[in-house]
Amino acid sequence: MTLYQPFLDSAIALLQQHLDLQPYPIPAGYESKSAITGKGKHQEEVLTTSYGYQSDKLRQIRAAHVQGGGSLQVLNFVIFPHLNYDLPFFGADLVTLPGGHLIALDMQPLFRDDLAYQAKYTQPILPIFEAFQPHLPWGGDFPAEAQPFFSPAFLWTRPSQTEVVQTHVFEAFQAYLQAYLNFVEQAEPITDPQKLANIEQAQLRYLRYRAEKDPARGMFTRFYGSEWTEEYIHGFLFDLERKLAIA
Ligand code: DBV
Repeated sequence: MTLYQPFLDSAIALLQQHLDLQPYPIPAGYESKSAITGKGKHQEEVLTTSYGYQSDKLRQIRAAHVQGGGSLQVLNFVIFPHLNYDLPFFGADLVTLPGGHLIALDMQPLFRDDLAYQAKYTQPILPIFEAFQPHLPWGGDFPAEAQPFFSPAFLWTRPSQTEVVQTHVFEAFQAYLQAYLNFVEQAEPITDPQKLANIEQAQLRYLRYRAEKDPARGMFTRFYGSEWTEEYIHGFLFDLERKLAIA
């Protein structure tokens, strides 16, 4: 059992409890990919597995799970709502590298500076954020250009102990996902054309940023080559533009 497997299992169980989950198609050849890295006795298999679901309000619920031994574990888990809801994105980036753990957990807002939006989708999360903050202190530097995509309840931390990941981070992950599912349950479709246009713009802004700046691009390219990596990023991980183009 690797570090982030319980996160993935608990997330899928929680989603199944609350939503009418349907599969989301994963492009052929991208469900599972493996490569051997390192030399001699340092050889290690790096296995990347993908998971995709959808529901009536959620366009794509997807996870990428990278398992490459004790010093390489990643779970990147993102929920993209349908474009006729003003729901935030659920974003979790759980990363273990030789340098340590890096945890990013947030409900990423469509409209960061809109006070009514904050009241609706950030205020209710702040008590959860504040409960975990003492155990999961601010992780320091992160790209300034990423700032507009995070809420004031952004949990960003670099725990030095794996046990902290297994306890506090695990609980925080479940609490954020549960709170997200409460938002989903309450969400009503948007019909106002101006609001719909704003949502689409905000979704595209987020998506383009994530596809362009994907911090895993270098890692995936080293393991699996650039052709596989670009197709994985644009055809599965961040696929909204492709889906709009063929709609
Ligand atoms: N990040 C992804 C996907 C990954 C992934 C799809 C499947 O978006 C992994 C894999 N994230 C991943 C890896 C690293 C990070 C780092 C492997 C380490 C990269 C390295 O050090 O080589 C949040 N993730 C990060 C960082 C941040 C995030 C801020 C540090 C990057 C840096 O310092 O440059 N989540 C990430 C992010 C957004 C988000 C940038 C932007 C909106 O939601």
